[in-house]
Amino acid sequence: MAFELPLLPYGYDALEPYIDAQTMQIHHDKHHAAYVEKLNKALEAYPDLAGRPIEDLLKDLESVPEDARTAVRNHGGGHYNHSLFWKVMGPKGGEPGGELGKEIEKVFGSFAEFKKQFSEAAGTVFGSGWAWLVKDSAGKLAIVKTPNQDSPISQGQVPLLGIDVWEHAYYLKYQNRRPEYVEAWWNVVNWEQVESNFSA
Ligand code: MN3
Repeated sequence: MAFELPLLPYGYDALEPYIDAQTMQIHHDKHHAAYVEKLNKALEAYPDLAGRPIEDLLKDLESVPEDARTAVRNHGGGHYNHSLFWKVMGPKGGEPGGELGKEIEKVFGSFAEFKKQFSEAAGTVFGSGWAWLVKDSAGKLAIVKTPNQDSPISQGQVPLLGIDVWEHAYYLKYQNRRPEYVEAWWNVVNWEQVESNFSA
């Protein structure tokens, strides 16, 4: 058993002009692929762990032997986070509806206010990391940030939506202008997937 790079659920150019095809290709085929490869390498000596879902390992990092734990946290986190990232994006964009739409209004006041707070979080991640909309352990919506490839799933939270703010996610098109990338990214959020993550 080994972890596998999932297929991108759309073409490299599907998120143009907001996210360029070259960035998508390198991000998926090189960066994500490297996380999978290094995760598999780290678990070569632990075939029983390599057969478990990555969610299980990240939810309980303490159960991973110490000599593989950092690799699972970093590369396993990278694999899990990116697998979610590809799915919560799509060419359609729009706004959240259904129960999630209502809950966002209830917790943040409005979708616009949620967007503002989430964008602020994404803009203020120091260095490489992620901003997330999660369901916290009490089931309440919250915006959180994680450094590196740490995943909210390791903190008892359920990640619903995440934005990768590592420079590799935007540098070719936006260079140092992370806020422009974040603003453009809202056009490619796949809210149907985020809603389904919320109701799961
Ligand atoms: Mn990335």
